[in-house]
Amino acid sequence: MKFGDFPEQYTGYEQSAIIVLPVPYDNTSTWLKGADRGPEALLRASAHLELYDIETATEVFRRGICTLDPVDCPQDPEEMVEVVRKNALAHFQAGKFVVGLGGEHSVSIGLARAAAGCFSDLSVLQFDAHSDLRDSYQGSRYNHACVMARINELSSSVQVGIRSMDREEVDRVDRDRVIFAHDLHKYGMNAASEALEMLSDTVYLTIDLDVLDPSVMPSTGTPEPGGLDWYTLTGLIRRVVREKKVIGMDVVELLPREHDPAPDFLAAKLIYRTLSMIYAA
Ligand SMILES: [Mn+2]
Repeated sequence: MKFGDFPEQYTGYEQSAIIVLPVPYDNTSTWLKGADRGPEALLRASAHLELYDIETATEVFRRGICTLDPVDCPQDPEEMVEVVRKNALAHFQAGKFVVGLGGEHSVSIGLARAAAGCFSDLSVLQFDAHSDLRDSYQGSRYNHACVMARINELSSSVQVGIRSMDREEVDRVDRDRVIFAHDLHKYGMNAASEALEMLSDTVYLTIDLDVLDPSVMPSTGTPEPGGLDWYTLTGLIRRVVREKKVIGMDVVELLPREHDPAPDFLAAKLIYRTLSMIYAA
């Protein structure tokens, strides 16, 4: 299965600027299970994307978008992270823009490590309901609740949309680098300006779909009320891509629900819109 339904000539590895890497992994999630089915559902829905993007007046598929075979993930989270890192590193080194499809959020550790291995001065922009700053959770430092603790070991980060934390995480969060959901609700996108300035020039984007409100994104393992809407999320991404060089991204924690394909399509469209904005910038 491949991302989007466009002519063969735009899907080969050599000629593609963009590669899509499915990482169907779900092992450490703690509430609802099934994120390993996310990539397939997203790819299936992506066949129905319109290929013209209205806001940028572009057809980003013409840059070439190659969908790779899914990563064969070991069950152990630390081993999985290393397999993903090695896999993704080769594509960053080949000069590709990498789009990782989760899978639970821990897959992002491997993707971000690969990006940091290829780009010095990398920072990571995280969209998420959860700060994911626990040093360890349920016996693993590679649990999905520890993603940003691991990523902060190799690069700086900015966190957007946060609205759920444990007491332990309060001491670990850098308040200059976090944009809470309640502040976005109260002050609009202006609430984001100062924190986004903390990003370095080269940015990796990790989008946990639970950053969105469950009213538009119910298909996720840990739904949290009070999330962002479509235009707030894409507006923040647009602001970043105008000023920074985004070199890769992932969209994680899609937990497809039978009989409700709309969120799967949202996830696919979020990727296509983001790519459209990046390549139009
Ligand atoms: Mn989350």
